[in-house]
Amino acid sequence: MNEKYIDELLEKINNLKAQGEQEIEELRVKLLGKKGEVTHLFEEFRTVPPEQKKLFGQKLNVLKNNALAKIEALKESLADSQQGNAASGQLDLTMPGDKMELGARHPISITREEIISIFKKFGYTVAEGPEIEDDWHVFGALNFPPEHPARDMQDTFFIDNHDENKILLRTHTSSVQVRSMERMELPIRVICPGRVFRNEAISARAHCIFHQVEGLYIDRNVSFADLKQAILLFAQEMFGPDTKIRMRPSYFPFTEPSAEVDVSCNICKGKGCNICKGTGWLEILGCGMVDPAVLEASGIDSKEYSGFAFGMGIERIAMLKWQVNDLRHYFENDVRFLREFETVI
Ligand code: 2NL
Repeated sequence: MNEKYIDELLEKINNLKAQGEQEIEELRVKLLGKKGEVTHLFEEFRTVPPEQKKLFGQKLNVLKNNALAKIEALKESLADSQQGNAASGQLDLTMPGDKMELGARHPISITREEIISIFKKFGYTVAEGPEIEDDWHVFGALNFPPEHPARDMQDTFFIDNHDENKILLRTHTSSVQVRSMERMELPIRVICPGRVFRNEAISARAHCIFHQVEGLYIDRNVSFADLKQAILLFAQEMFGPDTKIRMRPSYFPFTEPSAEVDVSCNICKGKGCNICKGTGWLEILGCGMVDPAVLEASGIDSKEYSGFAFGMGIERIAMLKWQVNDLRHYFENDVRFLREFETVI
């Protein structure tokens, strides 16, 4: 009895292939029949010296079980392929399948999800709302004076401009936050991602459809320091732990005071390059303390509660993250652009 011979036979059995019923039967006889190779080994086993019986006994059992299992497997796959042929004519089920083309996630989706997941960690929940809105939720409740230019046909797409309460495409997702203030119990911590529309000529830096994420936090004793810390933590999660922020005074009708926020350019590490136009800083968002008139418009007592809000363009954040130099790439769906994000999870 030879150990190597048994091992080789085992390997041969495991690799066996057979086409038809007859071939399988021939294989069975050759291995397990009265004069088969495996049967013969079992006969030889009687002459094995007692001290080797354990080793060879085990090996022969493995061999026999494998041979039986292999014959069964061959019979089963034959039956399967016959069934397939009967059901579908001359289908060859052993043919390789069609290649599945995998797409890539769009950079706007990747960026939106990243922003949302950061604020979720801070305890914010996501709120969504309609893209077709009324004048009150887009302008009125947000302290836009009647003569504000955003209310003009030049800046906003109107669907119905005749009624008291006009119907239009939202120009920011603040409308969703107004709806949250109207409905939700205090304190409120929401993040509102969504598509917004502005009547603008399309260029490398502007588009009539784009995406925003706005955030709102309202509670007792919310201060500008809370706003600054929230924005700093967000910027460091998004752009790296060494990121610095700076705030510049600004103006929005719905916040007072208001600020624009820049992050340190992590391409040149603040030294100045063509991405940050030599300044070392990149603008990422606008923010401020919610104007008391805005709180009151949604039925929140501004003597008891205060809050902060911020808004950012997803296209802009994604441009900074991947150095996209033209906004139009996002909307053209040129696969050469989209494929660049195949490896980004
Ligand atoms: C920007 C600036 C901003 C807000 C959005 C907001 C919403 C409510 C109340 C007060 Cl309900 N404010 N949103 C505040 C400051 C800035 O966006 O540059 N966005 C792209």
